[in-house]
Amino acid sequence: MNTITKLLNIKYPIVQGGMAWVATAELAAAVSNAGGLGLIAAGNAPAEWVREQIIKAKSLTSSPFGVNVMLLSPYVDEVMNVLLEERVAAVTTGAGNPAKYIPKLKDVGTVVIPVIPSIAIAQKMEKSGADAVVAEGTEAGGHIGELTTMTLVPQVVDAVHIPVIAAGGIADNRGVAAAFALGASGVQVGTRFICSTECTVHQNYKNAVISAKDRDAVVTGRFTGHPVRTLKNKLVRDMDKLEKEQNLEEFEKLGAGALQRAVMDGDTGYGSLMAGQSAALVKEIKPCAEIIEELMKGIIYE
Ligand code: TUI
Repeated sequence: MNTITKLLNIKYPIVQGGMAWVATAELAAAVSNAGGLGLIAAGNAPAEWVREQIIKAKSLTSSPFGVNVMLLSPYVDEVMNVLLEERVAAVTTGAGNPAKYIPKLKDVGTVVIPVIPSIAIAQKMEKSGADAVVAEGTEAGGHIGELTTMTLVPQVVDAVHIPVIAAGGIADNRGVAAAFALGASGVQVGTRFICSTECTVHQNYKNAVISAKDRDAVVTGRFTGHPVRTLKNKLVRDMDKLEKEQNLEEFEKLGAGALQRAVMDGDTGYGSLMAGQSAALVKEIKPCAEIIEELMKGIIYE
């Protein structure tokens, strides 16, 4: 037991990453059944889809699970209302400041854990009443900050009094050991769980992660203010060209619906294969329970 397992009432201090389109009720329930904290990613989905997923997850597990809220979603207010009604165990947030939602979530007993990319935002979240933070390094997949996990985590640990969960680049027990050495009380793992048996993404997406080499998880869209890490493909090549031309309109057109194309249709050419640098460490598809066993092998934590 440590601060994170106690806070979340889970067996292992492992939180699943909130991956839009990827993290459905099936994955969330599998991670929670294996002793971690599984999460349904709300992404840009309408609130009623999120409610259906919560109901499905409740039917698949009796262990605590949560929902990840992407704060740039047009449905964020409605999604938050559903979460208050369904009383999920935990909420993680990404891509913005969840401060205005924290008091109501805490009132219904939901544990709130914002994902943050910098010290200032971590401190702001602590002041706003967050129960813990996920300090996510630039090695992570999807929308990312600038700082590396190695430098961000110990600085956040020193800057706040709430528990810190490390994220970005962690896909095996060496990464977990490193996170604890940096002072983290838990880890958030995303990319590794894409290649789980229970994850419902298209097989082509899983194969792309398995095939990824060290330099394949690249960043596009720095010029938009929302840099995103994905696996290199034709989409990335075309986006880089538009970025050089500073063509924001065409860039956004190309990106619209691209994550859905990768996850649902298995389009590895023009789909957005969001994944972290740890993709290169992922070698095989396994059940979530075995992934968690592998992550925790030899890990001693207080
Ligand atoms: O949010 C993520 N990862 C994501 S979100 C996403 S969907 C998306 N797609 C394209 C563009 C934008 C979003 C895919 N992957 N990780 C957590 C994260 N949060 N990374 C960075 C942040 C963040 C940024 C600013 C958190 C707080 C924040 O605060 C700003 C403020 O106003 O204080």
